[in-house]
Amino acid sequence: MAGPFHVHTPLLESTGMSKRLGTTVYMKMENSQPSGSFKIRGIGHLCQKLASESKGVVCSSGGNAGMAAAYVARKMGVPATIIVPSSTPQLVVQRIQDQGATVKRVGKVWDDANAEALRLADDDGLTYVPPFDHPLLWQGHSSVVTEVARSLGSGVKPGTVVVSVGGGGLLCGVVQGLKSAGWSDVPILAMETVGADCFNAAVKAGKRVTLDDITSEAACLGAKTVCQKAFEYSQEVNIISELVTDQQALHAVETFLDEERVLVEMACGAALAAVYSGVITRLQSEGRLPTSLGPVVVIVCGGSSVDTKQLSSLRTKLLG
Ligand code: PLV
Repeated sequence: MAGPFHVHTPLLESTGMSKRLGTTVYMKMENSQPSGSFKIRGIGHLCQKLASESKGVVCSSGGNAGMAAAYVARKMGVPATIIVPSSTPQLVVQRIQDQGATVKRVGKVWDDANAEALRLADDDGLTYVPPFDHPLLWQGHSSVVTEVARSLGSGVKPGTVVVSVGGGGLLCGVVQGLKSAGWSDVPILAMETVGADCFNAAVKAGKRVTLDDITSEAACLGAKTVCQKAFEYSQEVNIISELVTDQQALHAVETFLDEERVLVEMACGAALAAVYSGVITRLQSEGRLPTSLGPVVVIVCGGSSVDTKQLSSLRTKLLG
């Protein structure tokens, strides 16, 4: 199969979230992608361009980029090796293996796994699939905004778009998608958890910084350094960088499950917490977002690192 590999996902109105914010909130349901997250948009696009003649792909990942690469490689008939850090739960390792890929665990955090992926690509002549730092990924991810524009119809413009940020690939795709939709002035709310906050740290420092460690349970947001392009965009367009705690991200995951009947992982909980933990309401009261806000679009990025067992162990760990 030559792709495209992603599907056009639904844009659903959330009654519960709209009630909280007093404006319409739309959820872009990337959890319903075949690999469980938005990552397949960019990775599918990159593999179509770079891996059709490949003897194999190697991808470093916190989990979801690996899921996407494994799925796409299987569809293309190309072998896949996915390198994950020890923080990636076994349940997602199993899911990647179920896609037919080989999984290796290397190091404590994604940056360690990435060093090994680069080495393997070099030594074994494999096609390197990065999880967030590549123009083809951003181009692929930008289709999420194109779809939102189509679903909203002409004359309707988002008041803000809410995204989670790990290494910044989704953020770059959303910036590019907004530009091509003629929506460059729409503010983006970039959400991270405390302890996986490389974008926020860069925005605060006015330059890219490398975190000492990743201490958040949202392991899929756990890149130590944000990609250069995301940092550049933070200085060019209106991106508001905000943090929530792991407890708030978990609360968001649980509220979303209760109200929308959909289970997503902590990385996605960070974006949902913008609504459920009152971040948007606070930004409105601070004058950083308009009081009379147009429709809010939350990118429900999804994620496969979660099941009921994982959820209850997170509960024990974070809430005691
Ligand atoms: N996860 C990457 C990077 O991890 C991965 O390897 O899967 N939401 C979900 C569910 C994600 O999995 C990720 C990234 C993000 C949001 C953030 O996307 P990014 O990295 O493009 O900012 C280290």
